[in-house]
This record gives sequence, C-alpha cells and structure tokens, in this order.
Amino acid sequence: MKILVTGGAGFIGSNFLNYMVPKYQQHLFVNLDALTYAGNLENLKSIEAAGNYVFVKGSINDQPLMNKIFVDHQIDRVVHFAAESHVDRSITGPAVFVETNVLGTQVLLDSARQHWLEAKKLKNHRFLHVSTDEVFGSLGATGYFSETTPYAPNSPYSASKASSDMLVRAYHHTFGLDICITNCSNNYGPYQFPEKLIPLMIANAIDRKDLPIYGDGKNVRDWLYVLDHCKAIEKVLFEGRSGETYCIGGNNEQQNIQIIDLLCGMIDEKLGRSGEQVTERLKKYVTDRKGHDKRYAIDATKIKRELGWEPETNFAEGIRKTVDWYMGNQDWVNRLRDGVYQEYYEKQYGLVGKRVSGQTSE
Ligand code: NAD
Ligand code: TDX
Repeated sequence: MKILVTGGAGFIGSNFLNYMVPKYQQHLFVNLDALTYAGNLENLKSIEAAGNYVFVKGSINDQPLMNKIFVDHQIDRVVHFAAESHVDRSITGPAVFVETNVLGTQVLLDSARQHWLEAKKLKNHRFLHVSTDEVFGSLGATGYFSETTPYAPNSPYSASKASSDMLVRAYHHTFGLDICITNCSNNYGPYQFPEKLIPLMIANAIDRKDLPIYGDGKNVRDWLYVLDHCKAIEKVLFEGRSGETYCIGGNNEQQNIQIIDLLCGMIDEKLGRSGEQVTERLKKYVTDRKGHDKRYAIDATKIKRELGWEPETNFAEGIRKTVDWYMGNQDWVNRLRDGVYQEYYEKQYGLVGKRVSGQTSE
C-alpha cells in the first residue's frame, strides 16, 4: 500500500509513523506536513532514513500539490491527522482552524475523489479521518459519548473538527468514497507540544514556572496513551468497516487537578525536591477557558467488539513513561519554547518565570 499520512510531524502523527514505518516495511508512507509551529521533523529522526518513508513539506490546502502527491506516489490510503489542534488558540484566532481543518480537509477529499473514483476507479482505497471526542460537546456528571451521540461542538476548534467530520461523511454518501472516522479522547505521551495540559505542566514544573489551572481544576478528560491511539488507528485503517465511525477512549477519567497533583508529586520525587513541596506551590488558579467543556468520557465498546481494540497502557505506566520522556528530552522542549510558542504563552497568560533562551530559571 501507498499510505499518505497528513500532519505526520505533529504529536500523534509522528508517534503513528514511528510505530508504523518499521512495522510495515512492505508499505510506503508519505508524510505530508506544512511544519506549522506544531510540526517538528525532529520527532521523526528514527525513521527519516527508512526506505519506505518519504517526507513532503506542504499544505493540505494546496490542491495542485495534493493532486500531484496522489499521482506521483499512487496513494491508496490516507490517514488524515493534519489540523490546528489547540482549543485555546482556536479561541484567540479561529480563522486558521476553519482554513486548515475545514477547507484543507475538503481539498484533500477532493484529490482523493478525483484520483480514486474518477481517474483510477480504484476499488481498494480508504480515507481515515482522525477526529476528536470534542465534537460531541460536554457531558454532565454521568454518561458517555458513543458513535450515536449527536454532535454539539462548543469551541471553534471542535466546531471545525465537527465540520470536517461532516464533509468526510458526505463524500462517502455522495461519491461513494471509502471512509472511516475515528473520534478519540485526550492523548498524552512523547512529542506532545508543551501547550497541552500534561506536557505544559511537566515542563513548567521542571523549570519552576507557574502551573496554570483553568477554573476550579475539576474539568474531566478521558486520557489515552498515544501509542494505544495509534494502534486503534492501525486497526481501523486495515480492518474498519467502510463508512463507519469509531469512538476511541482510555476508560480513564481524571480531573485536571488530579493530574496536576500527581505530576507535582512525581517531579518532586524525581528531582529530589521531596519534602519541600516546591512543585505543589507553583499551582496557580487562573481565569477559566471561555466555554470550557466540563467532562468528556468515551464508550469504546464498538471498536472493542468489532476490531478487538482496547487500551494496553494503564495510566500509572503511561504517565511514568511520559514524565521520563520529558525529563530526558528537555532540549526538545526548550527549542520549541524558544520559538513562536513562548511569545504566545507569555502574552496569553502573563505568567511569571520568564526564561531566557537556553537557561532555566532555577
Ligand atoms: P498537532 O497540533 O501536534 O499536529 C498537527 C500537525 O499538522 C503538525 O505537524 C502541523 O504542522 C500539521 N499541519 C497543520 N496545518 C497543516 C496544513 N495546512 N497542511 C499540512 N499539515 C498541517 O496535533 P495532534 O495532537 O497530533 O493531533 C492530530 C490530529 O488528531 C488532529 O486532527 C486532532 O484534531 C486529532 N486529535 C487529537 C487529540 C489529542 O489529544 N491531541 C485527540 C483526538 C483527536
Ligand atoms: O494550562 C492549562 N491549564 C488547564 O487547566 C491547559 C493548557 C489546559 N488546562 C485544562 C483545560 C482542559 O480541561 O486541561 C484540560 C486539557 O486541556 P488541553 O490539553 O488543552 O486539551 P483539551 O482542550 O481537552 O483538547 C485536547 O483533547 C482533544 C486536544 O488539544 C485536542 O486536539 C483533542 O481533540
């Protein structure tokens, strides 16, 4: 197979490629990524020289380029990760979310349609669209999202992802494109950009910077180790039923504050700060995120029943691996933080502990 992976230099995309490229040497993986602030080729060092891997820098919004990639590489599968992915950024600047997530997805779908259905009449093709549980809106204290939950997106990010899901669905019903959609809960693990809750807290705790807690810290997310998500995508790509959506989750609900407290304890211990509660004292309650969804939780019965997938990594093990990875890769974090993101972060929250390039504040 010739598999086009979009957004493969981001967090989940790079974990996916690092897992799939060595495992499936008979398949070609073409990674198309625009290398926005969130894309980082450093994440792909272990596979960059592999014979079955090709990188193309470019945007999914570029129709001629997308058409060329489908023809040049005779693509027959797409795994579509490329997106603007951070909710806070969608609140301060929604336009690029519509541009990339909605319009970009439509451009990509159109190249797939032209190549697979019009030019080649290719029976064996698939467009796997990687989406989020946030399209379903917010849960109260009980209940779960499943494949039959009505869409009710609340943020510009989730609205843009919901729109892209609808377009993918429409290309199946209207044109007969073979598609699958996955709606996954919050991922964590190596290579996650340090603007998302877990890597931000780890990186700030190490640097003795504030740990910003939105609202009362009691919002709930269902956390899944990123490699488990990648394995679910692998299953859906090769064995999923055409036209179906699959909800993917960790069966692991945690309040934000529980995660932050856990991380504080782990980092105190690892850095020999125990007893001082240094990290605990960095916690800072800040103004809540606008429209902050209260709770997400996934019922992943369908993917377990149909494809035999379930999470393999429990939270204690996943979070230990994640903390170890970030502690061992502080240079990776610092390089990102010295760039565009740092400026945004300071402007957004005006937090203390400003760092000078290459130096820690300790
Ligand atoms: P990320 O922000 O880390 O990576 C996004 C990647 O897309 C980056 O490499 C970026 O350079 C690339 N990109 C952005 N705009 C592009 C464009 N126009 N053309 C080509 N490439 C472009 O995101 P992530 O956390 O890895 O998420 C990947 C996908 O999974 C997204 O679609 C997201 O909605 C979805 N998702 C994420 C989570 C999560 O917890 N992170 C959970 C469920 C679903
Ligand atoms: O500094 C912070 N303080 C804080 O309290 C940050 C960055 C987050 N939070 C809270 C907000 C959320 O309740 O932590 C929770 C998790 O926040 P994020 O890491 O921003 O994730 P979330 O908004 O839940 O969205 C994530 O999961 C679904 C991803 O960013 C999406 O791409 C994915 O679709």
